[in-house]
Amino acid sequence: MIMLVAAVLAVILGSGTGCSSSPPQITIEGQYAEFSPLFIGAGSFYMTIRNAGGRDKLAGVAASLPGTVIELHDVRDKRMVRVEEIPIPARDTVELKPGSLHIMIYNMPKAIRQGSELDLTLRFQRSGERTVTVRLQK
Ligand SMILES: [Cu+2]
Repeated sequence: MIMLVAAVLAVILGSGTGCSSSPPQITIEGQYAEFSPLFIGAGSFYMTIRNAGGRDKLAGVAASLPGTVIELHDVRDKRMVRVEEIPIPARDTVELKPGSLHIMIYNMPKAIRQGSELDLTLRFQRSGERTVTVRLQK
C-alpha cells in the first residue's frame, strides 16, 4: 500500500516538473445565455474563458437544473456539431460565441424564462470545477 502511494505521488510530482506545462489559471467572464430559436426548452451559453497559465481542457458541463441535457458544441459548415471537449491552450483566450464554440442545454423546464438565472458548473481537466451564474436572455 505504501509502495502504491509512493508511486502515485511520484507520478503526480513528476507531472508538475520538467517539460510539462505550468498549472492553468482559468478565469471566466462575460457569460450569457440565449434561448434557441428552433427548439423549445433549448438554449446556448456563451462566455470568455481566459487562461493565464498552462494548457487545460473544458471536459464537461453540468447545470443546476435536474433533467436537463448539456453538450459542448462547435459550428462547422454552419451546422452545430457535438464535441467531446474544448481545448483551452496555454496563455490564450477561448471565446464561446454565436456561430462558434458554445455550450448547449436541452430540456429546460417551462419555468425557465427570459431573465431566469441558473448555475453552470464547468469541469476542466486540470483546473477542476468552476461554477458561473448565467442569466437567460431572449
Ligand atoms: Cu448547439
